[in-house]
Amino acid sequence: MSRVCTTACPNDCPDGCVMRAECVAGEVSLRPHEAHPWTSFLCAKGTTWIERTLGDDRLTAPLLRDGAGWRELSWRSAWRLWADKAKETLDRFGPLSMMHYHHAGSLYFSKALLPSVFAALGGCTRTVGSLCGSAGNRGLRNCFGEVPVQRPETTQRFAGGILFWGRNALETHPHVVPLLREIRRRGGEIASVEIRKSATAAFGDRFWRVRPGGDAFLAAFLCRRLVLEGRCSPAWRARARNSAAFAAFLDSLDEAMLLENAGMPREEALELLAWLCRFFPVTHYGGYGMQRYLSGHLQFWWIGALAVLLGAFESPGGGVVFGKDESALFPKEFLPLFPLERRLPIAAWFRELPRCSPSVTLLVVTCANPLRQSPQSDSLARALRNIPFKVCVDHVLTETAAACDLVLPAATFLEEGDDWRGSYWHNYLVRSEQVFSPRGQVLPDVKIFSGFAEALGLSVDLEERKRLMDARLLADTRLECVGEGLYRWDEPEFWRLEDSCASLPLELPQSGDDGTTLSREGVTSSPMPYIVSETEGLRHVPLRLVTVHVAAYTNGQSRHVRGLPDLPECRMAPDEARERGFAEGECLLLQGENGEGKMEVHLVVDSSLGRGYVILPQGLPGVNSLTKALVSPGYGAPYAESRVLVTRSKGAPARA
Ligand SMILES: Nc1nc2c(c(=O)[nH]1)N[C@H]1C(S)=C(S)[C@@H](COP(=O)(O)OP(=O)(O)OC[C@H]3O[C@@H](n4cnc5c(=O)[nH]c(N)nc54)[C@H](O)[C@@H]3O)O[C@H]1N2
Ligand SMILES: Nc1nc2c(c(=O)[nH]1)N[C@H]1C(S)=C(S)[C@@H](COP(=O)(O)OP(=O)(O)OC[C@H]3O[C@@H](n4cnc5c(=O)[nH]c(N)nc54)[C@H](O)[C@@H]3O)O[C@H]1N2
Ligand SMILES: [Mo]
Repeated sequence: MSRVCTTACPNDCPDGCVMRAECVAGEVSLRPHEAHPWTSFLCAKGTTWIERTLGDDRLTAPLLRDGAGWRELSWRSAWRLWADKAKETLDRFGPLSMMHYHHAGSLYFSKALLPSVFAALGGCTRTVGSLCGSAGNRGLRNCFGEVPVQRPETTQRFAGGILFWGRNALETHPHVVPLLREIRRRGGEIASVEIRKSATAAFGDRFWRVRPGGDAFLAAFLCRRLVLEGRCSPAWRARARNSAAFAAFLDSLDEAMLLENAGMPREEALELLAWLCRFFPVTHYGGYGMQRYLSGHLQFWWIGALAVLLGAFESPGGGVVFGKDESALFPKEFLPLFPLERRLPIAAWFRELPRCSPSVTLLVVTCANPLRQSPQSDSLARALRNIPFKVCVDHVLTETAAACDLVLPAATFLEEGDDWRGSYWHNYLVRSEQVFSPRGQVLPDVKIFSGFAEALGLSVDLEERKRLMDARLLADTRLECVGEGLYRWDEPEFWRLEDSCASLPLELPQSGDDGTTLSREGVTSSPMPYIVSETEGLRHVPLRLVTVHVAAYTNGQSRHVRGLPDLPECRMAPDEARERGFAEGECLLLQGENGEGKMEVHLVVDSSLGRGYVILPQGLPGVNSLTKALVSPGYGAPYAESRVLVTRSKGAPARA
């Protein structure tokens, strides 16, 4: 007997792959959903969820820290203990002494119901911002009042070219590749503005190298030339609220200064300008890497301005694409309302803890592994030790789970079902079905939180809320069923709406602020990217550390990936390596400039890089011991403001 059901990869990835699970004689396999036009193949990160669900490393029972080890306990005892700790915390210090930390482990809608239990308890402390795209989103909101949407159908049909501003789509968004080929087939071109020749830059027809954090300056140069040469779209002034002030600001800028900060020779920048005009309309595809700077919001604000001057409002396919709200159709009435709430910036919340009153005495972590993925992870680990009771809900014993007191085993999406997810790229939603019966004692997150509520004597039934949410979505007339469990919606496109307009930037990244103070919402001044002068090619001069996402795994979920190199590869420009006396394949030691963190790496000399920075894959153990916990406007995480000292490692041998 075989059974086929619909499901979707839960990963935080724009592609949001829609899958069909076929169960034949107890064996399950995953394949792409036949009715979904954008995800017609699956990558290993989706299909390994079978292996991950069945893996030996799965947590299958609640665990309580017992000295140096762990002791299994029943759900009833686990919920009792958790509830007792919560009661004690509430009675002594009030709701704000409970903290819920949630991040990007699963994009399924039901996860948004979890904080309802804290809301029913009077509130809690939560994080604000994300480790992901909140700086870029801030820049886009400054520019457009919202994060603008351009559907992939529009890009495919109308774009004459695609410019990736540091988006490494070939590794991090592979399902866009057929669309790129389609644009090429129509005579269009694909290009990248990058700090290195990424897989995407190598795939493209053109590649222009920019200095890390230099995109805002480059975009400003291009805007200035467009206005001076009278090559702007005729309607841009009608769409920009502050066109006169913007034109005056451009007029005041020094082109040599802009190009120096962009790190691009004038001829190359003019070549890019000519390319933009030739392949009009060009879709500006922004990346996450280029907004991981203290000036990350300005990077996007200026790219937005460039798109407006080039005619994004008049010509379909000329807009800016970044992410978009994958939960736009989540029924808002199910969002919890917090009577009391304290929000700490996600990138540096641990630094705020000593100043917090009331202090945090109970921490609950869901869908996240901050001890691997958050910046300055050694300091974070120390701060966690000072929180008296910590609960982590996950599938496996991650670094974060191992640092907690109570670890609760969560079902994977394959064991859960009747849930929904959207995508931050395409306009389809999926209603998932259960594929496996849950392993051991694992429970879906909603059930785990309902049990906690019940032990507290609260009547917050999240499973019931999830059923109501499901019914509401099934009845949503905006959703058109286009295949089993697959729904399409006519998502409005910002660029086509009559009243859409823009506020163009009147500032550039500035020098001065070292970013160690927390920036507040609305603060827009930010430092200029640090520039290493050509004469400082010495070993005690730290290098900027830029960490990048890779094809093999999503975020910190790399433990099940086979064939990763024994030491991570660290890329450096040839001049930098030569002047420092390092050779290809050599084992180097990276040390965090702030005195924290150490990591051994193998050197790869990469002639596509510029001076002053090194590139390391993100998501491996130890990488974030090297990064600095800073907060960028929009409550983003400017990982790329971190610097490392690089020396020859005395330990490991060079690679053969
Ligand atoms: N396979 C895979 N797919 C993923 C993920 C994953 O880990 N693995 N993660 C998912 C998630 S959560 C996210 S947020 C996205 C990330 O998706 P991407 O934005 O594609 O990934 P990043 O590696 O953060 O950044 C992309 C590129 O930005 C470049 N870059 C860095 N600084 C600058 C700069 O100042 N200017 C310019 N022009 N370029 C710069 C880097 O060299 C890098 O190649 O991918 C999602 N998809
Ligand atoms: N240095 C550096 N650090 C980075 C980045 C970078 O570029 N450089 N990128 C940043 C970005 S873009 C992001 S989005 C963050 C990601 O940061 P996190 O969201 O903390 O990332 P993950 O490592 O994917 O951790 C998610 C955890 O959720 C668990 N999980 C998955 N599904 C479920 C579920 O249904 N229920 C429960 N309870 N758990 C589940 C997984 O097992 C995993 O342990 O990392 C950031 N960290
Ligand atoms: Mo992300």
